Amino acid sequence: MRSRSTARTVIAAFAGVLLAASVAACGNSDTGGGSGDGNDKIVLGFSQVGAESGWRTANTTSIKEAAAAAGIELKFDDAQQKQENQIKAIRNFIQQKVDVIAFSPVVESGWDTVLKEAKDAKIPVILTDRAVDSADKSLYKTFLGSDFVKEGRLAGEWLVEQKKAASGPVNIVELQGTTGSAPANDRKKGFAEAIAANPNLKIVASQSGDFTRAGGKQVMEQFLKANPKIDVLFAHNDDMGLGALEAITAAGKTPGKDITIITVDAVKDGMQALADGKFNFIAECSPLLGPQLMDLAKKVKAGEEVPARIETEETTFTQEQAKEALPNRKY
Ligand code: GZL
Repeated sequence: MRSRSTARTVIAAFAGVLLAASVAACGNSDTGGGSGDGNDKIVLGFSQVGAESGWRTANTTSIKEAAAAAGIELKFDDAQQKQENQIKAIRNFIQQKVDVIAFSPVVESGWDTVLKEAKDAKIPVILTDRAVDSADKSLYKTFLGSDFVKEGRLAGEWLVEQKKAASGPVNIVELQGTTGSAPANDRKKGFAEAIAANPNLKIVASQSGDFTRAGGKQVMEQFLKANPKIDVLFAHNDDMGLGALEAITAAGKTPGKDITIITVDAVKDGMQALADGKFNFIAECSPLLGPQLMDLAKKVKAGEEVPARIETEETTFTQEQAKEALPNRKY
């Protein structure tokens, strides 16, 4: 008798285990998601330019923090300032069938082919920070970023005002950003248009420092050797201006006094140099694009209409304004 009742107990226990296991399996498949893993998170593939400047670091932080806050799965790639790496990353995102692709194009040209591949794969693309020169605007849903021509123009207008009483020639040297990039092309354009108002203002040398401190220092050393009289430096970002400071002081000149220095970005180190009197004026370029990017990613994933162009809000700083703003600076 004992063996028969024991057998019944074992069979009942085994059946109970089987039943529990099948309910659990059904439970999983009922939580939605084609893969059965219930994961409905938006997957965003982002190709970043690199890590060339304080601005870029702040921009990357803003994007990563905003993705986490928005519950968006971020696939992040650092292209080390090479277009071929960005194209490779975008193709990987297409293969991985991400929901949305976003990127900051290191240069303006050469994107149509890969953007057509994304369009054919029905993956929406968002441009952030920098623009592309594609004639086909259907290749991306929107461009979120600054007006770089305006930044250059504000820098030039400030200098025209500062030098309006100057009688003789005012020699300007210009540290351009990455060759072929939208911020370099546009800041140069805006600045040149603005200073045309004063014929005394002349750009005597202009060369790329690639948006890096090392590049700014190296090119400024060349400028100082080749140009006995430099009155103004216009650097397309703070980092090149900070690199140039080393060259200027090594040449026995006082930055902010012997040479007026105007930059763009307004990252913390640049604002500190401005507050310390080493820089004279900064046109702000905000890197804090993360929250807006995540909002746009959700909208384009949902098939909602978004504006073709979203311009980031920003301002300018004098030395006094930098002293006031520094304590609350986010980046
Ligand atoms: C501007 C951004 C530029 C910054 C530089 O939006 O693309 O690239 O001005 C950065 O500091 O390297």
